[in-house]
Amino acid sequence: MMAGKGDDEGDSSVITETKPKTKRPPLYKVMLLNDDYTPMEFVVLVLERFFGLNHAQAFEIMLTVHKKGLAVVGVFSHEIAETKVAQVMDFARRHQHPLQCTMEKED
Ligand code: TYC
Repeated sequence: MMAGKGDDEGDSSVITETKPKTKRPPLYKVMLLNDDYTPMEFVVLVLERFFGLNHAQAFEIMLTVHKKGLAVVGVFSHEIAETKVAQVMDFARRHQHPLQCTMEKED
């Protein structure tokens, strides 16, 4: 019988590194989607009212959505993001505008 290296001698190529994990809560992007019917001034008002933007910032983001189809309007914790989306969707519905607001987990 040949003398051989058994399976019980350990394998120095197997490295088990443990990342020091500090748990941060995931963040969520809140996005506004373009449509053909919601008035531009209404979108600006939404951005001022629910996202605390000044008029110039709100107008700029509105234009980005209008031109590109969508834009991230803010990044929040899950609970705050859900609240923002609900506030925007409710406000748009009450004014009978088809404006859509969604959230997506940040990578
Ligand atoms: N496209 C709309 C218009 O021309 C304006 C608009 C901008 C609508 C942004 C939605 O999220 C939006 N009246």
